[in-house]
Amino acid sequence: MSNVKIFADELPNIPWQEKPEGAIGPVWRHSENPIINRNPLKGVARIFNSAVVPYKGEFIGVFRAETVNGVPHLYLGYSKDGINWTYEEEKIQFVNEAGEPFMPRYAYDPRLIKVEDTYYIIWCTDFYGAALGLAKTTDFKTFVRLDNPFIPFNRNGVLFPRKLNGNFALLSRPSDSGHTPFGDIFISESPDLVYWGKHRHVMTKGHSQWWQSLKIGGGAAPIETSEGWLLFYHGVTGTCNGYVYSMGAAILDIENPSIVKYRSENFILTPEEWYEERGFVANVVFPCAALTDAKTGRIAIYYGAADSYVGMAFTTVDEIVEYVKEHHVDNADDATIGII
Ligand code: BMA
Repeated sequence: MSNVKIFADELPNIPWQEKPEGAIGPVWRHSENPIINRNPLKGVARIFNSAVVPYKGEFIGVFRAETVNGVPHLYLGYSKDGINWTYEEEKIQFVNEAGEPFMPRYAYDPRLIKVEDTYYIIWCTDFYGAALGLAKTTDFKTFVRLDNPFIPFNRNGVLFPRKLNGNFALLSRPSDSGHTPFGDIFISESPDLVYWGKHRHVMTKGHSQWWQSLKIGGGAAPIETSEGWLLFYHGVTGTCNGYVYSMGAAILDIENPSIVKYRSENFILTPEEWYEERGFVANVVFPCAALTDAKTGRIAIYYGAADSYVGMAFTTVDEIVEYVKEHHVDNADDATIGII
């Protein structure tokens, strides 16, 4: 039983390993990482930055798959244990709302989030430049592509797992169409997933915390807890050898998530293992999904590693919340409603 409550379903079969003796920090890696290796299926060279949800007692995922011609697309995968995966051989074929086929020119960094009885996929799509794509499914057989929520340029769209004051709520990170050397997290609301507004600033990049001083972006869907919305996100620093992506954690106000209650001044995971330091893009840990078990407070995080692999990391809600509160740092505007 955890002290901090997670307001979500129990998940007795959550992938899990206990914290190893001598582990540093509040998050520890799966001992068999990477859980998804290179060339995972025919025509796909690498799977990374991907999203998983529990489904019918097992697990289902939407995977960022770099096809062998170098273009990323989304593939569906199935797993009994959340660790070992089988994949559909073909990319996810969407239809538009009129039922006509739709295939994004490219699709990457999916998030997969259940709101009420529907699963939503949000990804980075081509809309005259990098923008957010949105689709829904109830059965993982028909995927209906919806209108793109925002004009370009934007990435890292993360839906909240329930409506707030009757509206869908979406975190995003306005960007450019390239490798974006800037960026903060914003929140927007919509009554119908068509019309979006009430835009608010949530979190600034961490000016004095160098690991997140260049840009930040939402990661896994926020987890509802008795202390606030627990958000795992990525923070980026620039070096003379390029960007380094680490994982951070923050707690947002339940009623008004544009207010940051606490955020950790320290990263909670940073590239240290070979599969994080070496790959198509070195030095990247990029969380896109987390599983939770409300009964035990266990959390299993899926993260992309070096744009080449999928890693899994663990924590508990008690451990991470305590860590974030203990290492809280104020950043400009974080504690405000985020409108000027
Ligand atoms: C970002 C996205 C991610 C990628 C990261 C590091 O801009 O494109 O998909 O993991 O760069 O290359």
